[in-house]
Amino acid sequence: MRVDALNGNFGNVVSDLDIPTIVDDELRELLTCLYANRFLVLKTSGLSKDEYRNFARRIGDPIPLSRDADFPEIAHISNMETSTTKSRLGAAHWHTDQSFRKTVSSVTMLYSAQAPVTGGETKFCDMAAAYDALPESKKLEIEDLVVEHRHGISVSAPKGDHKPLPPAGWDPEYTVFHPLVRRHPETGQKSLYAVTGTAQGIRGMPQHEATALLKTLSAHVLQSQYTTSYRHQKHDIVMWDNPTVMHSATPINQATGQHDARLLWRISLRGSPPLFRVEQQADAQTA
Ligand SMILES: O=C(O)CCC(=O)C(=O)O
Ligand SMILES: [Fe+2]
Repeated sequence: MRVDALNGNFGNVVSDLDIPTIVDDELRELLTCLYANRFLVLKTSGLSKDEYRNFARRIGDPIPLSRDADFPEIAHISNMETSTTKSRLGAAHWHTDQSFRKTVSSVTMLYSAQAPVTGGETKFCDMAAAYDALPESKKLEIEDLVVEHRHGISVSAPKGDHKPLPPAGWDPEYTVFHPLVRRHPETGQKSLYAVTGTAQGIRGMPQHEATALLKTLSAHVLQSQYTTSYRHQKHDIVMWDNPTVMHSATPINQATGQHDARLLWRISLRGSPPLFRVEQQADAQTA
């Protein structure tokens, strides 16, 4: 497999890798690269939904996202046919996938079945680099804080963010709590987690103070040196590490033809990759 840095602040592009026949050692190398670089673009020569889902299942447990009886794990993100303004703008805000649920997501991947010639980029923010850059005093101050998450416009949403689109039938009052600073489940690296998107408050802190702190952190992580963007190309898989990355879609118009059509197959995973669990078990046995 060949790995090159992308233009931009972070992220790598991986080529010369055959996804349907990938072996465990290659997958382990790929995930190590993902955790170190936050997001990866995998160049493919075209995948079927089955091949794509099989690849995803080796990395974690796909979360059911769609009503498609054959592929409930694959959600379509599209500006074609039945798309509405709400659905096209629904992810055009800085967020962390699944941060409004108790069980957070490990990896999200988007396979590009159709890519527009221009536009349709996904933006990314490196929350681990942004955490590392905080002054020690700030790190100490926020170390044990717990953030209240609820679907809806976050109290720390930056200007220009669009309204999130909730899953069908979602209870708008449903609230969960996640630590503000999390250790990565595989690497142990500390990172800020989901400071905007669904963040609505901080446990035990007056609302005006919590809002101010979340806004400050959100402005900190979204500085240009921690953000980058990628324009999808047909047959790419873009995958990112949700614990250390926030992302945002960019607004896109309804497609008028092939040249501006965008169709992404989205899979979000929870749980840690089974092949890392095997390695950890082996380590434990020899310790
Ligand atoms: O469409 C995009 O660029 C990103 C989509 C997204 O954030 C999501 O589906 O969670
Ligand atoms: Fe997302």
